[in-house]
Amino acid sequence: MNTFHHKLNIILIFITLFSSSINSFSLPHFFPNISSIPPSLLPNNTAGTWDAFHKLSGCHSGQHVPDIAKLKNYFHYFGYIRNTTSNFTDEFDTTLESAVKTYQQNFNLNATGELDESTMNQILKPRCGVADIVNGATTMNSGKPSPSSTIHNTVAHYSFFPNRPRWPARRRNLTYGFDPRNQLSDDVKRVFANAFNRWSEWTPLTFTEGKNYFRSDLKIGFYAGDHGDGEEFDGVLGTLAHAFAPPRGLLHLDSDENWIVNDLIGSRSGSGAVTAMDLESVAVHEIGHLLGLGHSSVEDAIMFPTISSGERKVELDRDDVEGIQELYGTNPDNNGTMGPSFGEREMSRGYCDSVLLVKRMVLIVGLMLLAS
Ligand SMILES: *[C@@H]1O[C@H](CO)[C@@H](O)[C@H](O)[C@H]1NC(C)=O
Ligand SMILES: *[C@@H]1O[C@H](CO)[C@@H](O)[C@H](O)[C@H]1NC(C)=O
Ligand SMILES: *[C@@H]1O[C@H](CO)[C@@H](O)[C@H](O)[C@H]1NC(C)=O
Ligand SMILES: *[C@@H]1O[C@H](CO)[C@@H](O)[C@H](O)[C@H]1NC(C)=O
Ligand SMILES: *[C@@H]1O[C@H](CO)[C@@H](O)[C@H](O)[C@H]1NC(C)=O
Ligand SMILES: *[C@@H]1O[C@H](CO)[C@@H](O)[C@H](O)[C@H]1NC(C)=O
Ligand SMILES: CC(=O)N[C@H]1CO[C@H](CO)[C@@H](O)[C@@H]1O
Ligand SMILES: [Zn+2]
Ligand SMILES: [Zn+2]
Repeated sequence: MNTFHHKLNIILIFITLFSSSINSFSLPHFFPNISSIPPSLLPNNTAGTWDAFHKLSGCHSGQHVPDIAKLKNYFHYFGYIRNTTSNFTDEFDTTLESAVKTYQQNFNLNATGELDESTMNQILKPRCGVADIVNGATTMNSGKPSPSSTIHNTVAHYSFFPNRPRWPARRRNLTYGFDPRNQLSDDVKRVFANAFNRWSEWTPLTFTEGKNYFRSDLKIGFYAGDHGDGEEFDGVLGTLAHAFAPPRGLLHLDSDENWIVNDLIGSRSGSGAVTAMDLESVAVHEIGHLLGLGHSSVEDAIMFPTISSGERKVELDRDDVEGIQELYGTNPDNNGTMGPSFGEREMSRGYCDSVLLVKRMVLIVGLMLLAS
């Protein structure tokens, strides 16, 4: 009797796992550049997951407007509104107003609490699915003491997850693997190798592709919709990817996006007409989360939560480097001092990636133990 139930349970678990993986499984699509995306995949009116929010532009406290509840869900998802037992209402209440204010602070906007145009533009941008405020602990600007009332004077903007999880000192050489079901090409894998290099360059960490996906420290996969970790993807645009804090090591990307793999133009100007997300830009950001970084309010930082369609942003900013080195220390092999000319250095660095690939031997010195 008992063993029968036991077996039944196991079978049920299998069925659940199997069916959920079928549902969430669709092969991701990759394109060499924006012009190679077929028109049938381009939304006709820049439609995206959060398109319904457009009509909320100009709304402010006290109003009752359809779809406000959806916006509250958005703010809840990214950590700005605490859990409630009941469903959200369509009333623009003080809870929403204070969420909007906090959001505006985090994104360097005027903290008016109103859904003005610049706030709306920011909200509608595709972004990382990791919350800006994790477990109610405020990170980004809103959690930082500012010396004056203007947020621009704060010094450091990078953040960590609550309790600062990081990879322990005995795990500095990390392996990564790709979900075999995605059948990724070498071109796509190379994008991730480059993205990892951008972090190993500044830290004592090394990253190598492991032979076995299941045994790798860092597991990378493309999934659609609900894929079993409670964090659904939402189709084209909206959330693009998410990753978990150490030591979970999961990096998931939305396979419904049009991913651009090797467009080397390196333009920072986003094109609003097409939806094309630069894979390496998103990968570099998510790896930051895998290593323990939270979101940053510095717009040039890799760890800034949003990125525009067509935008390529792959170089670590000084803010990212300061954040990651606070967790792991510096790369003993890297002479690179972060002088005032950091920005210029970065410009030329991008072209040396293949050279850096070879330069991977890192001597570990155990003096970065921050003993926190
Ligand atoms: C885009 O990629 C296609 C296919 O590889 C190629 O034929 C085309 O020249 C590329 N266009 C640009 C602008 O690089
Ligand atoms: C929020 O509520 C959902 C369901 O109501 C629950 O699964 C989740 O754990 C809650 N999250 C927090 C942070 O309390
Ligand atoms: C919340 O909304 C869902 C679907 O709209 C509904 O099924 C559910 O009963 C609602 N829950 C509460 C507590 O109102
Ligand atoms: C913030 O408000 C000031 C003064 O009202 C205005 O000049 C500025 O453009 C506003 N900034 C944004 C991002 O809306
Ligand atoms: C990582 O690899 C380097 C070079 O292969 C080695 O010297 C070092 O001891 C390793 N570090 C750890 C923590 O295993
Ligand atoms: C560091 O830089 C100095 C001068 O630029 C150079 O002589 C030295 O070899 C470098 N050391 C390493 C480990 O790269
Ligand atoms: C993404 C999408 O819905 N694209 C559609 C845009 O409109 C053309 C013609 O009406 C359709 O063929 C596309 O499928
Ligand atoms: Zn993120
Ligand atoms: Zn996931």
